[in-house]
Amino acid sequence: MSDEQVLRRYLCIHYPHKVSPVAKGALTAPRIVEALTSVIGPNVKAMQSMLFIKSEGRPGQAWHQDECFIPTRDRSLTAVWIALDDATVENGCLWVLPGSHQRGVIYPARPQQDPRFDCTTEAYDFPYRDDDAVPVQVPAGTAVVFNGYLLHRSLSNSGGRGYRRALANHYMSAESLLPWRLPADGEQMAVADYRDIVIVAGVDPYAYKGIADIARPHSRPDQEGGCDR
Ligand SMILES: O=C(O)CCC(=O)C(=O)O
Repeated sequence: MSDEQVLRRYLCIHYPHKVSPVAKGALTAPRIVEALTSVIGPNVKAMQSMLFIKSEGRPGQAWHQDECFIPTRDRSLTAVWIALDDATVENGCLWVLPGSHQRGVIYPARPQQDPRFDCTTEAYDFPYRDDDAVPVQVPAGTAVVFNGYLLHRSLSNSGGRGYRRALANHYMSAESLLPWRLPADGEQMAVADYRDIVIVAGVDPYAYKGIADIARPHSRPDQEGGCDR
């Protein structure tokens, strides 16, 4: 198959920074680090990257809060979502509920089967309406930085032929432990402090623990492949 055909098969590639020097470099691009240190603090670590491909017809993600999936202990989770193509309403840009992070609440999440969305669970029972949402339409090359408590979603790419690619990287303060998951024989097992991280700014107070190599880069084939965030 051609590269085009292969790319179209996948909605998202997880942990591209573990195999791609370009993706790893994007984690620590100076302007991104500058933004991160201004919102998180001097010591910042990254734990996840995702390359969304989302070609035409591919689904988006239902309302969610990233911190629901990646629980820091100090509410410092921050996403940097970099548009690799112009992101428009038509091709499935992000939508956000402005200010929804400020309450500091993680809303409940449940499975959903809405064909507009992939298998990500949906947050519900929150005090906002879909009409309160604003689209984040940005040109390629723009980085959108947002708090892990922000309710956001994206719709499917209903544009003509083409992709809506984006690189989404996740960061947090290096001071917080990260009680996250560890794939063990297909199961998800929480560890007290997930150490498969990249220090992107400042110092790592837990450097004495060393760095682990846990995450395996993999692709997410739409709904068929189950959801792993
Ligand atoms: O890029 C998308 O379509 C969704 C990204 C997203 O919601 C996320 O990375 O948390």
